[in-house]
Amino acid sequence: MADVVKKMEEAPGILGKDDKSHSLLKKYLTPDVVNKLKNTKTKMGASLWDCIQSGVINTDSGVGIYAPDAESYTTFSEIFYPIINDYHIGFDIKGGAKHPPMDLGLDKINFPNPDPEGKYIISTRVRCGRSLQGYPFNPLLTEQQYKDMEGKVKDALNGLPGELAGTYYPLTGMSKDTQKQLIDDHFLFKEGDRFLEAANANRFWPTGRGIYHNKDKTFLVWVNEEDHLRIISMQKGGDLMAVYKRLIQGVNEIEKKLPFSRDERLGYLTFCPTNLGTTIRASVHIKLPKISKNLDEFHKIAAKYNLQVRGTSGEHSESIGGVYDVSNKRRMGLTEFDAVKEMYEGIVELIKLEEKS
Ligand code: ADP
Ligand code: DAR
Repeated sequence: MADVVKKMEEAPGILGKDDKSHSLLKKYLTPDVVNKLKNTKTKMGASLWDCIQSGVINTDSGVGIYAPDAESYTTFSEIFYPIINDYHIGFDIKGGAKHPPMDLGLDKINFPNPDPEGKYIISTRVRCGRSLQGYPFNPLLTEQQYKDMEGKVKDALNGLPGELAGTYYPLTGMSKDTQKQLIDDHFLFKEGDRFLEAANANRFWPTGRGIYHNKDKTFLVWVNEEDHLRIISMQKGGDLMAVYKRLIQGVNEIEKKLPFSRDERLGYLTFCPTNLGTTIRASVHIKLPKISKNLDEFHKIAAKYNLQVRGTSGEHSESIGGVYDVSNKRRMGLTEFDAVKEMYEGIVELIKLEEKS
């Protein structure tokens, strides 16, 4: 424990010395916070080091912190709450804010295709994260727990109705060619993410990891990548209404069979604090050649609509062929419906700007 305490005590200096580091961990991990938390552990044994090691090892992290278990968010709130406040614009957990109850807004959905001629939007995707009650997050899971969770999820996904019906494919035994094709086609998560690796989230890989999808690969579930579950709906083109309605159906069906972990104040719980609350990322792969010519300007324009611009393969990736992953940034302090609506309205505005440019 002494060497772990030493690593925690050295962390603010390591981050402070790296002028290329702009992570939220660097911004809020002060020596005072380290001294307050360095000898504390959660009931399941998580330390502050378990939370911050990824961001200290990868000083180029954007956020730099993960929660090894649900309790970490409150046990180490001195570091988590300022980061949550900073990332989730307008949500003041330090001031006592509570995330609102789930509202998927099925009866309110009215998102006409913003690009009916298919001039800009290549594909649309909406995902949410879910954690199974009774299990910690990746760094504290045992190999047997990975196997048990995979079995429970596979059984729960078996027999999904209608267009949700599909098959679960464990990563164990999947051919490298199949895995590569699924990743290249943006259906499957990447392997060996260095941020997750440094967070001890890739242990026992590929045990307990896999992907479920229907015949058309428009409804998918990731098992035990970053979160216990990522429930995903996606398709070519800009028909957000169809994509979101399919996600709602999928969440409702799976929730009948699996108990999810939800916190009174934080909403649905996830491994990374950026995904808490609604856990919704609604995104388009989009080409906007005029307004994305100057990338810094493009980020600024998108930020006005609370949109996040990323490369073609999500975070820490480059844009290929001018295709950007543009999604809602806000996930806490608003409902699931609000988060999707905010993305939709932002995309409508970006397309208007592109047409006027
Ligand atoms: P995270 O939020 O943990 O970064 P995401 O939920 O964004 O992960 O999933 C990232 C993966 O989903 C990447 O492979 C990315 O290419 C793919 N993806 C995201 N949005 C779309 C989209 N609109 N169309 C196709 N693939 C997408
Ligand atoms: N890569 C880590 C996490 C950022 C948020 N994205 C997630 N959780 N997939 C970072 O701090 O950059």
